[in-house]
Amino acid sequence: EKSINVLALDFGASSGRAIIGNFDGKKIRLKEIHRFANEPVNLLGTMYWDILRLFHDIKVGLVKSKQYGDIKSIGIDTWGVDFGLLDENGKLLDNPVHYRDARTKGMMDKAFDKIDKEVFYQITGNQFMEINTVFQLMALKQYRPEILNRAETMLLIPDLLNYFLSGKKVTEYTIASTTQLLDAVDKKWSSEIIENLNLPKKIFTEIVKPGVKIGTLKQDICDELGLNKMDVIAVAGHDTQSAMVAVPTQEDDFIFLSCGTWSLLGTELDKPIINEKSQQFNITNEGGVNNKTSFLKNIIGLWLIQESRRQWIREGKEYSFGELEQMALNVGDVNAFIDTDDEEFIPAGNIPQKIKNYCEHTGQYVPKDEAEIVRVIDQSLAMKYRFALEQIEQCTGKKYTSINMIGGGIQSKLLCQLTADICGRKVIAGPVEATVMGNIALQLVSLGVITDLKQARQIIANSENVTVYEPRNCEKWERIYKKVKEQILC
Ligand code: LFR
Repeated sequence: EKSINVLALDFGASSGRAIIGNFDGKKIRLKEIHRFANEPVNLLGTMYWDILRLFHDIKVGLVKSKQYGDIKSIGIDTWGVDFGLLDENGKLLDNPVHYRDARTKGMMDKAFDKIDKEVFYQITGNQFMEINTVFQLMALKQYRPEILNRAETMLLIPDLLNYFLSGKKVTEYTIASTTQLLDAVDKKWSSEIIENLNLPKKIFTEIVKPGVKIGTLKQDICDELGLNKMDVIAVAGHDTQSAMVAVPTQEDDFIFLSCGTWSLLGTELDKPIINEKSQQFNITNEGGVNNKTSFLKNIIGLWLIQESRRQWIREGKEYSFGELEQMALNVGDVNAFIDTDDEEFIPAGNIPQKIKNYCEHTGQYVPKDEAEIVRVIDQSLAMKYRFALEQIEQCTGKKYTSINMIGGGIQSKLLCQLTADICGRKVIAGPVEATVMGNIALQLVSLGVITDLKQARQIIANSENVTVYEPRNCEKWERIYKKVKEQILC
């Protein structure tokens, strides 16, 4: 059988990559051709994504892809919730703002004045988080109404990049489901939410399913870069959902834990669960591929380590992630835990100091150096995973025996082992490049060379090795978990 090449662009909150996927009918092989930093820029009191640089990096990836022969298509996935606004001429009105920007402070309560919180959750089935698109739009309305008034179109980041490449303005369903503006059941923009919050209805574009070919590379880009036309395919624009495609399981009921800047822990369902309990636990229903729903908790994730590392660099101490991991391994267990999702940890800043303060305020041992801080983060994340897992189980009424960990974070063996130990479940770790794998698999399904999601998962399972971590020291961790749950996580 002839082999086929597609190009995946995967943008995470701290880095991006361009990877060629080669499929020979049996296995998908990945070839990373371009890796780049994604560094937000603070300017005049606002935190922005450097969207032009990111688009430039797509171009660099496209140029580098030329030496690998014919590339059939390109697919883009990114983090959720953020967007760009276009004017009536299709020009970008402002530079897209980062979800960690402080402009959304207080917007949630403002929204609840206009829509009852219960009703809001009933409709969207989404976890309330200040970062959500809906609260960003409310902030824009308050602080920069002139921009919102001029806007003809809102495009979420993957859709915006697809538009830059193809000229087509559409919204892909999985990324739309991170906005908290969708009706979770009919999978359309919720006019009830939009009208009650007085947001401009016209900016929301047609919603397309993941896997749809939305166009081809624009002629001017082909000319500029010396490229042949290729298809632009809307994969699961939401990175988390592209990653879901790559969970190497054939089971219908499984727990996934996608580990990157964020940790997303949940399960896949045929339809959303929206009830009192899921609202109380603030569990989100996000749209997945094949009409599936991801029922999951957003957990702050490796952001805590990434941002701590940046702080230490600011202090003149530059450690690689590998070095930090080794230091935390050597130091052994530390008797201190944080609620990783405490609000104070969300914005950029001096995370190590915040962790120390947190431990002090809660009357715990205060971690004294880098090694102990990283250890506290890893242990606390694993505690949070267990907490979220139990909430998911309470809502689905199922008991899960293992956890499929995927994404870059699984390069930390310590985090994988602690997750197994503290959750008391077997951890199956892999693939590291789950998001890219899923992105590529969806392009291959769209091109008709892979039949469906189930076959895609099988092919990915055949293409990648997984590492299994058996739980250890369960009784000890059980004891500690009970205490942490009562005192820290409630
Ligand atoms: C992970 C992710 C999460 C989303 C967060 C913010 O990269 O996409 O799913 O909640 O980023 O957008």
